[in-house]
Amino acid sequence: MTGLIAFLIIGLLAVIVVQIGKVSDLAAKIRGEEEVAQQSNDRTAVWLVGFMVIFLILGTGSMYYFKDVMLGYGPHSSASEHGSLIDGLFHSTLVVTFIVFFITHILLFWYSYKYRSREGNKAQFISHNNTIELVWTVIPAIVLTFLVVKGLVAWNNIMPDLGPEDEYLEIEATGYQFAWELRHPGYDGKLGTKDFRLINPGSNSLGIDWSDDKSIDDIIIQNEIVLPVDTTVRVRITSKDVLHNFYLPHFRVKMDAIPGLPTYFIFKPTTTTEEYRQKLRDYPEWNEPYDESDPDLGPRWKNFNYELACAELCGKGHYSMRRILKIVSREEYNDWLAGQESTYMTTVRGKDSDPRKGQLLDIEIKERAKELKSDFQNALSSESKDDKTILLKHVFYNTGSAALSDLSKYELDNLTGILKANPTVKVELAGHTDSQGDESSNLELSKNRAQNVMNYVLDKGLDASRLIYTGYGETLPIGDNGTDAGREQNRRTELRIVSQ
Ligand SMILES: [Cu+2]
Repeated sequence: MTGLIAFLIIGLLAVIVVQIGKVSDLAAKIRGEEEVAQQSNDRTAVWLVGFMVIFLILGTGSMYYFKDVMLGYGPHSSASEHGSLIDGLFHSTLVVTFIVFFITHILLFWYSYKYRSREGNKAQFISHNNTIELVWTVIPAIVLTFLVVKGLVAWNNIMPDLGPEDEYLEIEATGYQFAWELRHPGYDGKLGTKDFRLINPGSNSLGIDWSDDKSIDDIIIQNEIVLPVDTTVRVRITSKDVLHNFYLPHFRVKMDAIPGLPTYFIFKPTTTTEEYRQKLRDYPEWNEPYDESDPDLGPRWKNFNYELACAELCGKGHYSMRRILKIVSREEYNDWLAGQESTYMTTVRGKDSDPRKGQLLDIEIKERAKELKSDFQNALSSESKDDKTILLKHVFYNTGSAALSDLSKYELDNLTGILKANPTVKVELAGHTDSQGDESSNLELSKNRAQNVMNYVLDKGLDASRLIYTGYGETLPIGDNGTDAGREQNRRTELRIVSQ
């Protein structure tokens, strides 16, 4: 409807212009051509000046009206350390171009008024003027030098070479149609290396080298990116297919993601998401409801989030490359990190592709020590006799033999430590088998296994009066001997607290 009305208005205006033309022609015939031409020139000249005044007022007014939605103005001051430098650069460019724009437009329209065609006026012809040449070469040169130098300073701020001695956290973004694969470095703040020969579309799409120690705690981020405030962040940027662009508008950083040519930038967030929201809160437009149909969501400022956008038109799914970035305090960041599971531990550990298969990792040893300690404490504090038995989950033997496997030593060392810390506790070490094979040889095997466990602990300097061992053979199953899983449960070593 609006379109139709606009169309009709334009049509009517065209008719009016044609009619005025016809009237002028008629008037010219009555009054004489020259007088009419003079009047038309005068009128056009006045209209031009009027247009200039309205145009400049509206232009300046709209700049003022929209200033709070522009980056660098109103609530949108930069959220990164170097950002104010970029904002200053944009601001000075805007001031310079605004002054030039104003002056040239006034001159342009004023001259077309002043020098409109009149009887007896003649154009002046200048072939060359050194002063004018000098003025319009030197002034732009000085202004441009100033802008370029300021720009270089900003560039060096986001592209420094960080050495190993610098404190920073590194994340990696690999763009593809149409999403980002984002890698977070975990506790060490450093990313593991990659090798294109390790790329496997199903299990290792980035070609991460799992044998690199730095890879163990790396996290492939599925949801939002979380980064700590006041920490230097280096972003490695690359692409798998076409050109993408890693753009964090609120931090004034933006860099192309180029297939085969890794790029990077550095930034230091200075404002947390929550602090930015509080800034927005002072502006009425941010206090409007976020979603009219869902008042529970609250005002717009409460729903504000920093975002990562692809700033390259990379295809029709381009829009879906948006991701949320959260800047939080150090404490919140540590909490978040503690809740994350490393990609290596969840998807690679123990699989055929695991280069550390058969080795124990420091974090696993620590984890097991913690688990055994808490099991032991629970057994100690429990009133019930049934709860005094703990399963030693990580004690293993060579197949069919009573000899302890190498990996058992971690669990047994942990156990020795716990027993030394609780000198009044006396324990029984119990061996159990499944029901396969001969009953009497099973009993023998379980007895020998329990004895080997006891001997290991005694070797570590524990008092022999605190320990006994028993072999129970297949007599006390906890699982179904008819299944593989049940038999595995039955082959076990237990610790029972006899007195405390
Ligand atoms: Cu893209």
